[in-house]
Amino acid sequence: MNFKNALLITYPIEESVNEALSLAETAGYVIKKIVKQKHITQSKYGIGKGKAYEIKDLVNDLNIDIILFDEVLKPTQQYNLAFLCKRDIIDRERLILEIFERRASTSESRIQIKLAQLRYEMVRIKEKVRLAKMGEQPGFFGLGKYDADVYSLDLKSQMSVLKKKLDKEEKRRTLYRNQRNRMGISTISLVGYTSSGKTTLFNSLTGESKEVGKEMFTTLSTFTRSLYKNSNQKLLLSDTVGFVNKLPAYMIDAFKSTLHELVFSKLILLVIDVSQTIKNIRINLNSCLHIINELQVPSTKILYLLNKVDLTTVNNAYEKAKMLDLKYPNNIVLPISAKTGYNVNKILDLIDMLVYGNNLEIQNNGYL
Ligand SMILES: Nc1nc2c(ncn2[C@@H]2O[C@H](COP(=O)(O)OP(=O)(O)OP(=O)(O)O)[C@@H](O)[C@H]2O)c(=O)[nH]1
Ligand SMILES: [Mg+2]
Repeated sequence: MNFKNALLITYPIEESVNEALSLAETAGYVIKKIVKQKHITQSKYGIGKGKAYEIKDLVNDLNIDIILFDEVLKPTQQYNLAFLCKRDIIDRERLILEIFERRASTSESRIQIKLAQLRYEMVRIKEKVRLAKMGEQPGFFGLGKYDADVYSLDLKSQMSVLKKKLDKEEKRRTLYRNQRNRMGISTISLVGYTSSGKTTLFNSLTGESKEVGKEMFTTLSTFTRSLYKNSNQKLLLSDTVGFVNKLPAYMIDAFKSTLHELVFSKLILLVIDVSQTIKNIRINLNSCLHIINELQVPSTKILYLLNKVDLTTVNNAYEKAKMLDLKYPNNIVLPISAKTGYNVNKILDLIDMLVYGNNLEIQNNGYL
């Protein structure tokens, strides 16, 4: 555990504050002070100059060890703010990387995280070299120009070793997949925002007892099991890593080998936490769809599951689905509760229909 006293800089929006607090807590920081700012992507310090100087005083007065910045900062901004406040700055990307590092339990996820960390460094080293070349910040973070170049080469060689290891994993996966294909076994995958309830549903559909939790990113490795089903055909269900807003492209890239499985899934069960505000759902859903789109998975493969309906009402869930214009496939969305088991059996019927084309009576009200 870190147990470092932190000051958090985030947006003055309830959802942003809550999510940032959740991330900070999951990473093990104790938030002593929250500074809310409308604009945190400004040029020199991320925040305005006046605010930056205020924070400089705050961190001394409140014995703050570290500053958490709920945005992705450019290296120069990070450097400027760190230099002014004499504290290390953890931006949103680094915070997520820290959480992933703590949670990675399989060798593959550890390699993926390491690769993402090196990429984070790599992106920054270029800027550091640039700063050093301009002579603006000699020895920036203890790295002179020469050191930075060597460092950069070193990062590249470490990355290529890790990529080779991941390639091996990918080959192993492809082998398994081909085997399954030959045996006529299809896979469906659970995806969704972190903490939407994927693993709770996975456990309920497979009889597993995988770890679920309030914290973000409880699941980091894809896990596959046979699905309990009514019909005889064997079907596998995969639980996957949760998505989060502003996940950098290189991180998705690092997880590509595990997420790649989605491309070969017959059906994607997209789990939405329908108990959240419509604004929040919209933002989170867009992040999920963006990533699914990056992986070139056709949106027609998605079945939307409105989870945690026990915390709201079925009507409210349908209303939200209409506002979000969720249509695929065949206008079906299903309110469920992975926790109480509400409508979980219906998921199995829908899977039968959507994967095997077995008929199912659909009420003609636009939604099932
Ligand atoms: N009330 C209610 N809570 C739920 C439901 N489904 C899941 N939860 C809770 O939501 C939290 C997150 O559940 P998980 O199953 O770990 O969510 P996840 O999507 O696998 O999360 P990550 O692995 O972290 O991405 C846990 O505290 C669950 O108990 C539900 O239908 N109703
Ligand atoms: Mg999970």
